[in-house]
Amino acid sequence: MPGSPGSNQSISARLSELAQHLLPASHVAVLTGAGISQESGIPTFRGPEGLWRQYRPEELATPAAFRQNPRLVWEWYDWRRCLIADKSPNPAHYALVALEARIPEFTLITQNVDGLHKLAGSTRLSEIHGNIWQVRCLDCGRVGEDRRVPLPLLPYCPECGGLLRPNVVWFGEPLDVDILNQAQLALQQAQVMLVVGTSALVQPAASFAYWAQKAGALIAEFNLEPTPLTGQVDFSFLGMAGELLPQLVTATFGA
Ligand code: BJW
Ligand code: ZN
Repeated sequence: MPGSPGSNQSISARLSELAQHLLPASHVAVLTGAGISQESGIPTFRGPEGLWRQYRPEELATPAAFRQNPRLVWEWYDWRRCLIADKSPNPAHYALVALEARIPEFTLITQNVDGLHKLAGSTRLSEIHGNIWQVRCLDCGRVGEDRRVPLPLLPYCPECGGLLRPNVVWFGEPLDVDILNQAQLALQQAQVMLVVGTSALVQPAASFAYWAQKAGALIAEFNLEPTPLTGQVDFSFLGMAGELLPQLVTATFGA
């Protein structure tokens, strides 16, 4: 494959080649994961700093874990909220804002709950795993923003006194059907799809690139390391998203 890391072309030559596809594209979809916020100082899930105490995300991000020990799960979320609260978007987030401004039909699908894409200025945005700054009442279902850090543990609903949970999607829970349909449409229509900073291990997002590819999109991946997608994509760039994405914007639209 011409754009694969195994080819002898330099990164800038391969970025220029991708830019030739991106420039005329009217429909572009982007999927981001925790890796895009790593350069903002937010640990990824499956990286060395992703562990909290001795727990893996698969043990805490589940409805069963919350039912069994809501305080433990809230302590994890409170730790993450405190960590995210003073973090800012990085050049990779801003590069996607620049792409949105130039591409007529641009859709950014993020698995991240940190809110940094919104903070950077992205508007054509689907937060498919929810948002860590929102809470949802287990009794009345009310969803609200709550930016207190730290939170009182446990937090309760101001309307009905029910227990609140983070308004995020846990393992075993379905994604919001409207959000998923919107994402699916964008993936079907995309001429180019960029996949940035995700290990591509968690479904259904891990299948999005295949859905877009099947519908005819050219796929470009940006990651520090190979993933299950790497061998299947048209372009694979191994490196920091905060360096590569701004270079791609410049290669496509100029400085
Ligand atoms: C850099 C970088 C830099 C670092 N630059 N790169 C089919 C097959 C098998 C299993 C399933 C299946 N379908 C469903 C499942 C089960 C499950 C699943 O996928 N399990 C797998 C573990 C196998 N999926 C689900 O349960 C989903 N629900 C579902 O499918 O429902 C169906 C249903 C229908 C009807 C009724 C009921 C159910 C829901 C999944 C929800 C995932 N939730 C989480 C937590 C969200 C809230 C929170 O944040 O706390 O989402 S888990 C966690 O993983 C989080 C992330 O969004 C998600 C993905 O992680 P991500 O973003 O890829 O991060 P990392 O850390 O894994 O990777 C970072 C990458 O960045 C690395 O590759 C680095 O190299 C790279 N990187 N620095 C570029 N500077
Ligand atoms: Zn309530």
